[in-house]
Amino acid sequence: MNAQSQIEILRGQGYVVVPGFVPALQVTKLSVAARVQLAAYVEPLEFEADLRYPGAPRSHTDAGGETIRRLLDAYGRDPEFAGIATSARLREWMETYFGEAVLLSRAHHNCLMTKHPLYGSLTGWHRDIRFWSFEREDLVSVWFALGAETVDNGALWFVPGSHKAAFGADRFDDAKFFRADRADNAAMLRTAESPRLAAGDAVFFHCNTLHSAGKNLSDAVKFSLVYSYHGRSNAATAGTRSASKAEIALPPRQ
Ligand SMILES: O=C(O)CCC(=O)C(=O)O
Repeated sequence: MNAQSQIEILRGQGYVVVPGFVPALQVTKLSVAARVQLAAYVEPLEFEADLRYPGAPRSHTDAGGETIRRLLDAYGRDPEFAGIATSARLREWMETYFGEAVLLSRAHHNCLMTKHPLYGSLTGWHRDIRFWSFEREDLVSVWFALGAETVDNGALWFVPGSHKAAFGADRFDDAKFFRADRADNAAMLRTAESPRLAAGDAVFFHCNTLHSAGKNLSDAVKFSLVYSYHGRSNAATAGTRSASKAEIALPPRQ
């Protein structure tokens, strides 16, 4: 399936899985870099205790509180991570989607996401746009699986078509999570799907697509790389977190 067909699926259902997007050798290099980065414990890091998600340790001193959840600024950490974020294939994909030159945000996602056994907590239903601020709600993230991702090790779940829904503020809680306790929301959530991913697969998803992820019930750490992009004409709002870091312009197609 070509990029145009993949983009049509993204536009229709709010996400699309592209099997084998990352070549095997590159996956190996990224996996090695990911393990080196995790072992090196280099800031900026986000810990399970920082999240306040259901089931996460409540403080840094609680058991598992200093389990790493995100190694932030993936782009700046390792040339392999920068390379995949700005690769020609990814740039072309994003340019085809946005129809213009594309910027990589360093303020949103831009992380190596780890989910650990035992303390890797679940993420409730949400739209990524909840804490982002741009002229238009039109950004796309790409999630690269560096190993298998299944329901058992905390894979993503998506609600097909949810990126097109207009929800009132009452459908979300104070932390802007989609309220699973409401009957109307619960009916939507019953349609959710969790695509199985293999190492090297990519999932592209819209910033308004409802998604969540489970706990890691396996005995191995799950590693994923996540980046977010927007078209040049869709500027981050000055003074917000979205505008807090210089973005990376992906060189336009020659
Ligand atoms: O791996 C997870 O728990 C999901 C993370 C997520 O949905 C997010 O960071 O927006």
